Amino acid sequence: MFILATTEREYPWGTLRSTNASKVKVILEEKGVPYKVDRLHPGDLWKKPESILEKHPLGKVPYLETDEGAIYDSTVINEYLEDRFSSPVLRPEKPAALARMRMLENFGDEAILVGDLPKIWMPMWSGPEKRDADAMQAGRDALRDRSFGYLEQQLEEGGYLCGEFTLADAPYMAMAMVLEVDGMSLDGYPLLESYLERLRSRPSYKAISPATSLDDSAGRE
Ligand SMILES: N[C@@H](CCC(=O)N[C@@H](CS)C(=O)NCC(=O)O)C(=O)O
Repeated sequence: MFILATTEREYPWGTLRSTNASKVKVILEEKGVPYKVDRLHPGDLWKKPESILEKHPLGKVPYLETDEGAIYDSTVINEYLEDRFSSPVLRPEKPAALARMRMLENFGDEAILVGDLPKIWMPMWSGPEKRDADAMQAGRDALRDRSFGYLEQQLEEGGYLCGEFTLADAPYMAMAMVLEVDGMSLDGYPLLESYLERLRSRPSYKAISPATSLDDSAGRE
């Protein structure tokens, strides 16, 4: 049984989860791989105890404990799962299509999960009275300016980023989760809005949904 190290906590306004670990969780779910969640204390991501550094040299989540050792970095883990569990196929074969899938996945990581989304998401881990509303709005503006137009161009009606659901969609599942909590407007981006709804309607989304309790999202047999 694989063990996914992550940070997740329940708050009155929903279950909050690590975005990068959510990327991995949805791929474990999509592939039907049995796993258990190991929830680390969020403070340990800053304290970086030896027990975490042994598994991830940067002391981050996610890392996945497997029968072949610990694997870290959400993109690397998802590619490992794809290599190891071939069904369903979540990656195109042809080199150019595969490169496009990886570029879109990388854009989701760099521009969104590491780039602008934390400006909205990190404050949510504290109570509303501690949040800087202007800084959060700056995060929403940056997200819209840098990413929404580009994604709108990449999408086609009714599909996923690469036609079928692939590894490229995993970071956008995490964005769908954050924006479900935040509720920011997607006016002017109809393809993106319907794409995020499509992601939220996949069964795998339940494992990262803000509406799912910790007890109901602790892994799968
Ligand atoms: N490239 C890494 C990024 C992982 C990452 O930054 N995770 C956050 C939680 S979502 C974290 O551990 N932050 C603590 C830190 O940056 O030290 C991945 O995709 O797994």
